[in-house]
Amino acid sequence: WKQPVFSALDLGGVKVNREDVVRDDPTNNVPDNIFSKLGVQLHRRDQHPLGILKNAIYEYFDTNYSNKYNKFDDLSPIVSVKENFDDVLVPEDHVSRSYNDTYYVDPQTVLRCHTSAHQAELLRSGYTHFLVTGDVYRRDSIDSTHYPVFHQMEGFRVFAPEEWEASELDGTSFAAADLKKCLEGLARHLFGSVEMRWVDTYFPFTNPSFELEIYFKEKWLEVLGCGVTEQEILRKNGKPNNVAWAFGLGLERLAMVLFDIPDIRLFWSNDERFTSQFSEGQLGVKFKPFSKYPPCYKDISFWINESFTENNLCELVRGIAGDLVEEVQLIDNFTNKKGMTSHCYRIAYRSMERSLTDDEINDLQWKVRDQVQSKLNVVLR
Ligand code: FA5
Ligand code: MG
Repeated sequence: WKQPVFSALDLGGVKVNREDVVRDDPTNNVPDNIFSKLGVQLHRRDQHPLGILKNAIYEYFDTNYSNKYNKFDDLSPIVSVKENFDDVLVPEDHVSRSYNDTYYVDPQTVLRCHTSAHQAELLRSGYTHFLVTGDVYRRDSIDSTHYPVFHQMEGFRVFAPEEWEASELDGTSFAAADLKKCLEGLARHLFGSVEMRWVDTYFPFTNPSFELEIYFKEKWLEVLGCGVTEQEILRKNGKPNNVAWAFGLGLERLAMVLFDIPDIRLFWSNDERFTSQFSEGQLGVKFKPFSKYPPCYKDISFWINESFTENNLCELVRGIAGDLVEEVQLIDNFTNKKGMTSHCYRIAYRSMERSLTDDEINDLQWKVRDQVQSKLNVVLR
């Protein structure tokens, strides 16, 4: 017995299979504040920094690759476990599959945690050059560059044997070189000059795999993952004799660099002082922060148990404080002689829009203390 709940929601044209969405499944771990983001589709607003960025990336691909790339930006974020994980070769025991990292609607259905969930299906449909933009969902930590709902753009390109055979290189090296050239060109198109570096990494679906980092606010910021597609994915989806590359861009991260946006929560702001600073097609603008309101720090210490995770804590805090929480940071961690482990977290509360009152913050912190005990079953110190 399943109760569909999407019927009352305005999904703004997103193609979701309403019948498949249940919220009363006992395994469902999607909280209301996440559920309410479904269908918002910030990336389809031409005046929003994410929409402006998406269009600028489209422009790069259209001009340099004569409109060859097929573009998708309204595929449903509700996908099967098979699409999100199996089809891109994520091992059975990979952490990303856990309920601690991913939002499950039911045991077979998740809120996609990356746009790579659409690779296999589009390949099978015969697409060889495509861009997929969409909202993605992850249980994650809380700070200025992490948010549980963010946006990615997937790029995918298939090469025919003639293309690398004409070069001196083998298929994999050819694709890797083309990929880096393409993404470096994109970075120049967006930023002009910017300090960046390639880092070797691992993804189950590509080999070799790379990340691109950009120097932003005195730190290296990871903006994308990419690599040469595993042959098995091509083989299983009708392209056994080809090679391909793929990338997944973090759109918020790129937009933060591009528009000088200091905090990822701002993307969700309806404050006119934010929204009015951006307009369609305008890439050059730098965000002028409205006066910065003071942060307030509150510490909380407790003895953890085996089931404690930082993602659970972050979700609990986000559930109470919403976008008033700026950062949750582990500041102390020790184990006593009896083997009990204590964590102390510092929670930074700050509104992007106004000054918070002491009463308001104390009220939030009391709720956090209360729920940390009752829901996470830890012992406050
Ligand atoms: C992936 O999601 C891969 N699917 C990318 C990929 C595609 C690799 C195709 C190879 C081939 P990763 O988990 O690193 O990789 O996320 C990609 C980007 O999303 C990151 O580089 C970062 O820019 C952004 N990102 C990740 N987590 C968050 C978050 N919580 N908030 C905001 N942006 C995030
Ligand atoms: Mg990464």
